[in-house]
Amino acid sequence: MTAIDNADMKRFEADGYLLVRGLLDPKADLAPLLMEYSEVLDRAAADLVERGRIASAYADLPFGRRAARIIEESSGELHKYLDISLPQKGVTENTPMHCGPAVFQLLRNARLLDAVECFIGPRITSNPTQHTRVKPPARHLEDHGTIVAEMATTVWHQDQGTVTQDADKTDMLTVWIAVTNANRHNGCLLVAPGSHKNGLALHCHDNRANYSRQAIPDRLVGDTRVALETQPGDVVFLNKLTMHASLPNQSDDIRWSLDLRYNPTGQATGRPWFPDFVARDRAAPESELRDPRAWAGLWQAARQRIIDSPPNSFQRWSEDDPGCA
Ligand SMILES: O=C(O)CCC(=O)C(=O)O
Ligand SMILES: [Fe+2]
Repeated sequence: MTAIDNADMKRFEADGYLLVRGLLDPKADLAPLLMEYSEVLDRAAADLVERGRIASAYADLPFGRRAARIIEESSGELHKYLDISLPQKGVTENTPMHCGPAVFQLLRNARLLDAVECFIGPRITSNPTQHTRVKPPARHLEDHGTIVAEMATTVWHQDQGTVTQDADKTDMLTVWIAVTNANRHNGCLLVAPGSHKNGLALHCHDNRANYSRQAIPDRLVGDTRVALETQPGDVVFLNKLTMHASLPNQSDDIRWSLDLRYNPTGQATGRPWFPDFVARDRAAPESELRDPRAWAGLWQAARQRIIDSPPNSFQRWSEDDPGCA
């Protein structure tokens, strides 16, 4: 049984997004993730203290405030320890990432995959374009004199623009999961309904970021922009061409979400240097990856491969594109 019916699919086709409230159960589906991340934060804090990047491990603070404090003081370095992926550049043997069993169980969560199956069919590959987003309070970042732009807001973009062109025909589905509440005040998701119908838009280099990222110019985003306020366990599904962004976090706590992607098995993932795996295949269940340690091993092997031969940039638009002048 899935929580998604024909009317939902029609809405998804018309709007390019679908918000499914309560698809995941915070207790059963998200609590293991919270426990795992509390250990990840302990280890990251200890490592950052040892590396002289932060003055204290702030062990007496609750998770959200502790993460926010450490993100600020480490100028965003903490993000690497939490993310389920590796950075675009500068990967070394010591580059941290997080590929723990609770994340893997969530990637393979049956309720989630039942829903994903409605969109892309029964042969489901977990696409490695996947992130943990712990958004710290934007105000504090500015107080610290550093705007870690990626974390303060997400600029308008289409996810198809973040993968290589060999995946342009891939039926990639974005699955955004609320771990904490998200609302207009703390930086919820914004979507432009129907914006998936006109192909891939121009993206321009965004100078505010302290790393390279590209944004759709505001004039190309439709006038209708919908803020998706969500509770833990709510899930947003996005077409790969739907324009979306997120607001700055103006609260005093973190705003936490995961964004995962899936595609039909056999199609290009758009990040060939990162590992994908078969999350579900009803006809060939033996092809499914079920061992969390094997999955973590795939990412460790990918890190080594990237050190030996770094991938080319997957940014499609040149910095001097005339449309961006
Ligand atoms: O949560 C955000 O700020 C952005 C998420 C996003 O871009 C995505 O899910 O593809
Ligand atoms: Fe996105």
